[in-house]
Amino acid sequence: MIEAAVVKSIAVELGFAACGIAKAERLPESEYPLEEWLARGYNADMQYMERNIEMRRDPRLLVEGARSVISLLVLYKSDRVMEGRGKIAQYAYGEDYHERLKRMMYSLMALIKERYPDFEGRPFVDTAPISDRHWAVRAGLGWIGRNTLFVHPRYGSYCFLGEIVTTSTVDCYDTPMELSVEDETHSGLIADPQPTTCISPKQDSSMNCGCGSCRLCLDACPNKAITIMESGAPMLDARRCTSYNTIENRADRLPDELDTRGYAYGCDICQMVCPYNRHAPASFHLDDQRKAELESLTNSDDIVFSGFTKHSAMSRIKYWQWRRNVDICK
Ligand code: B12
Ligand code: SF4
Ligand code: SF4
Repeated sequence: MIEAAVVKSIAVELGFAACGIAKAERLPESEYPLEEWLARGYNADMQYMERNIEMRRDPRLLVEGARSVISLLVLYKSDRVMEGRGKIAQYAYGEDYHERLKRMMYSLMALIKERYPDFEGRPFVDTAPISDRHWAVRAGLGWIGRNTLFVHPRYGSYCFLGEIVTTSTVDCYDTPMELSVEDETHSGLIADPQPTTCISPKQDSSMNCGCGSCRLCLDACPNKAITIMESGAPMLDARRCTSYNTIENRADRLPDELDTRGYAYGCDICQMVCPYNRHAPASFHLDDQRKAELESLTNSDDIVFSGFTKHSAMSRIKYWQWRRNVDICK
């Protein structure tokens, strides 16, 4: 058995913004309505989301003998942003987050093992069949907002999520955050309780969510890509979303009706309007040189583009996709 407090304090020393630990269990359909999302065709051409459905629900099928999920947050809000045509979403300004989180998680696992030699675990970030957001919720770190992203009450949604699935048990498990609707600052969890527009005295869905009556992200999306289900849960139709179209869509031509608002890689609009993000601290410094490099990509050739994006999240797309995206930027 490992001690939660020890793991969390090592995680924070290593630079993780937050760490929570949940029991490894199956996520029920009511909490993770993946089949409904797929049935509606909301996954567009992301066929990988149709595979390993049961594994996506149950981390014990991903890691044999899994008992616990250690959920970890790394922040990426930038102190300034690109403007105009050919914008790149903030999460891709710096080093590829897959590489960064994996490196940090391996360091964490090594330090846990020093203290608990029986400890075994596997780190995951983004690409494995496991829902990063739901485990962050289960580990008591925040909730899933109406923009469908994980929101931390202090750090907002500009955070990467990763998890270590381990066969070890933990002395004390976290549970989903209790969000009191009577207390506008959610039991004092919000350091700066300014996002008052966002908090209503009544929660309007059965979900454990800190969004209150706020709809800023839904209204701001230029493509109306997010729908609120009868249950109150948000669902994103990837076919309409700029992020999907500029990153995952492999078609020669993007939908004519897509309104990218100048984004050529990813999209931050439903995050920029979120009060929790406006008040979150910046953790990435976009210096003049990096900003100029990012901005000059609109005029780059194949060799420059591939070299620049090699260790960036942008390596997910090929040069021809980049050109296609820049060309349709409105
Ligand atoms: C597929 C995918 C995408 C797709 C689809 C996005 C989506 N919302 O599903 C596309 C390509 C569009 C995409 C875009 C982006 N993505 Co993405 N993506 C993923 C991936 C691989 C899987 C997500 C998934 O399972 N979707 C399935 C369906 C079922 O989810 P859904 O429609 O949103 O359904 C919701 C409801 O079911 C709701 N719900 C219903 N009932 C209930 C009940 C309860 C109690 C609760 C809690 C919830 C709930 O919960 C679901 C989640 O919101 C994850 C990594 C991972 N392995 O988890 C990253 C991930 C979600 N993406 C991430 C990021 C950063 C982005 C972008 C911000 C990048 C950008 N700037 O362009 C955008 C954001 C767009 C948006 N508003 O979501 C981060 C999000 C971090 C965070 N704070 O949440 C993740 C977690 C990667 C990571 N490890 O950091 N992404
Ligand atoms: S990422 Fe952009 S297009 Fe996608 S849901 Fe958010 S605002 Fe809409
Ligand atoms: S903008 Fe409002 S509704 Fe959307 S995620 Fe943020 S708090 Fe929730």
